[in-house]
Amino acid sequence: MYKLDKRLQIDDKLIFTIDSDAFFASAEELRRPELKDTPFVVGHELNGRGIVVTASYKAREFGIKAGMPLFKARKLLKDIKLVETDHEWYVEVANEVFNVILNYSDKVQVASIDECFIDVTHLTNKYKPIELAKIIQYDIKNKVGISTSVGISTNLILSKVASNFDKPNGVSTLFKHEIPAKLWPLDIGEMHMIGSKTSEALKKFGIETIGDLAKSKNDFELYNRIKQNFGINIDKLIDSVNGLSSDVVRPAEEIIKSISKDETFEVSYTDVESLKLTARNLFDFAIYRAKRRKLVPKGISISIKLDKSFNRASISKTLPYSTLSKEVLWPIVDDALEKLVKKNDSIKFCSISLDNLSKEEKIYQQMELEDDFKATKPKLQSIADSLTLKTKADIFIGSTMKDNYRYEEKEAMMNDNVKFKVWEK
Ligand code: DCP
Ligand code: CA
Repeated sequence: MYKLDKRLQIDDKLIFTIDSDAFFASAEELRRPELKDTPFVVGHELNGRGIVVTASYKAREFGIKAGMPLFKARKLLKDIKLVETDHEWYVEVANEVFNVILNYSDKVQVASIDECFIDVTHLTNKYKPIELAKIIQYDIKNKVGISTSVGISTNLILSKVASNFDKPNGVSTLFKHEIPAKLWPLDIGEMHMIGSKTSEALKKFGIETIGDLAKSKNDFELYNRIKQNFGINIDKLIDSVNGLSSDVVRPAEEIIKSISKDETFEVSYTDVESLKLTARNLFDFAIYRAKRRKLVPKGISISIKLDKSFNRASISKTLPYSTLSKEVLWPIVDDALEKLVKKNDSIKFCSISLDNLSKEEKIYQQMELEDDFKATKPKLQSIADSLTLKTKADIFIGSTMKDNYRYEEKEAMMNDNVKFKVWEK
């Protein structure tokens, strides 16, 4: 449907910016319905001084705006109601909004507490862009109670600009073919990323509208003068007002702090040696999950539960470096189980948790900074672990090549002190 629109290119994406209307004020109205239809501001006041953080749309009708001192707001509306800010509540409401949005796409890039970019290209064969935006907008209103404005385009910046066209509760498009009519006539200060100082400075060069900036590229002399003044960033701006900018929505990386695997046994364990073997299986499973996500732990916890008491006993260890090495971690698990399991205990549950996880790339980059691998064994082990993840090969560290004679050599990196080998599995 979307692709049938002749004015779009075949590889054009469909990007929405979704921005909540008067967000802090709307969030307050959710839990204090009596505020609805009243002009009020959210802000702080201390010792007679105060500032408006946001104004409800009813208060905006009186000219009251974010950033305004309270005394000024009171001049515009004598009895304006002030609600103190409560960030925890706003984060809670924001998360609810983002959770609704995540039902439509995995590609959601959170830009601020009340604003995100969403790539919905995969839904273009089912819905028309405006229809889809209204469905999402209604869904948020229905499930969370917050009204939003949606900007529609093929890239992030244009969709962001469009989201401001018809606030509150608006849905607006700014496709490339609409740029000359909808974007170029606007004052240069209205452009996303152009603050009041830059817009004033640009006006000194005769650039009054966004269109003037877009066309400046064709005026060689003017272009050179503004480039000298504003540097290379001006190229990005000129490109974006001509419709050229990134269409890649980058979701924030999920932050996983720990990965665990546990098991409740059908038959309880009474001897620690058999429990150690089972714990290794749990450990392997957890390691497999960590590897899949390219995460490396810097801590490990081992927990057990006894048949009788159901009490959980656990031991947590922080490691001196991040590692996936069984050589390093197994002895810790064994040792912990020996300490946890007392004589005559019968164990009905065991859990292994890999804690304090970090991304393998980060560790690898850090290791690359070490001079010529002249590192200590733990650090080398950590390098070996990250190479294991990168090359999918088993890596052993030995002081001589003979140490690992059973394996076929694939690649070797050496320096004066150590021989560092990558072996094929
Ligand atoms: N905010 C803030 N400090 C700022 C700007 C904003 O604390 N300098 C807070 C208050 C806003 C929220 O962030 O409610 C979202 O900012 P917006 O700029 O999106 O403003 P609003 O959502 O209030 O209004 P609009 O309907 O114009 O988006
Ligand atoms: Ca907003």
